[in-house]
Amino acid sequence: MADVRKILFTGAAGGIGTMTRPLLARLYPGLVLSDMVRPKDLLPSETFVAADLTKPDEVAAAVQGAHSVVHFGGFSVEGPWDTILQANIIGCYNMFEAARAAGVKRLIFASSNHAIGFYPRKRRIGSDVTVRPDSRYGVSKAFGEALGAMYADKHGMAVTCLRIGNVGPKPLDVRRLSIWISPEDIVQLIGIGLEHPDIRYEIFYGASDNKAGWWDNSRAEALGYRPIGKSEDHRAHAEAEQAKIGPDPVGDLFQGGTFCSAEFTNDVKRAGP
Ligand code: 15L
Repeated sequence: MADVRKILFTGAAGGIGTMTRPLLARLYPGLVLSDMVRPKDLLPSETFVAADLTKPDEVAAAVQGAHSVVHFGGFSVEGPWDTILQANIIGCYNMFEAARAAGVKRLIFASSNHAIGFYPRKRRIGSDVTVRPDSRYGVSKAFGEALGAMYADKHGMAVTCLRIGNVGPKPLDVRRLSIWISPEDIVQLIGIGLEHPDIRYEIFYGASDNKAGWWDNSRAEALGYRPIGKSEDHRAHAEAEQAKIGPDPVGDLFQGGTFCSAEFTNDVKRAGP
């Protein structure tokens, strides 16, 4: 019999949502999409429910009857505090709380490399390091990871946080050679979050098989992650794009790049672990 369990995918109209929807639709027909605005080109197998994450009743209506949630909704870059507060702090809480109340079993949360952006590029880190956010946005992602841990431990929700690097067809510059992930590989990580029987609370790095990578993703690999994308295949493109960008004396030292240098008033010697 076909699996008819409802999966809700928030942020469906956003950048990652747009790149992954066609791939997810093949694996999970019947996906329920949500966002503030209806994505263009809805497939016959997809349904859409509009929801503003800051409105608990709209979030509750969207999540009603769901077995799993892929929560990619929210504000996806640095922004003013009130924007981050509404979309990524209040909105994320509303989603976890609505999911708990609706009896959701699994939640995959789109965290970000900006939760650990102040680690130096020369340091290789695992997913167990202390968060070092590089922005208000990064702080909101660390908050989402902490919420996930609380809902996993207190309520038994199987939560997977993906510390996503940068999703796209190719790495955009030299920094992205270390953090790039292909749409196919992020779909693979989402699938592990949706299906692996051992998941209680996990943090995976959202990165492809990048020779220049900074992250130890052995836990994701232990649960079956086999990335296909290799950023090295796109090195010439990334270096050509990098040549168009000037040096960033702060951002070039740290994993979070320009998110670290923006609004920076510290001495680089005192920043980062
Ligand atoms: C992110 O978290 C953002 O959502 C994305 O737009 C990129 O800025 C990415 O990080 C990055 O670090 O490249």
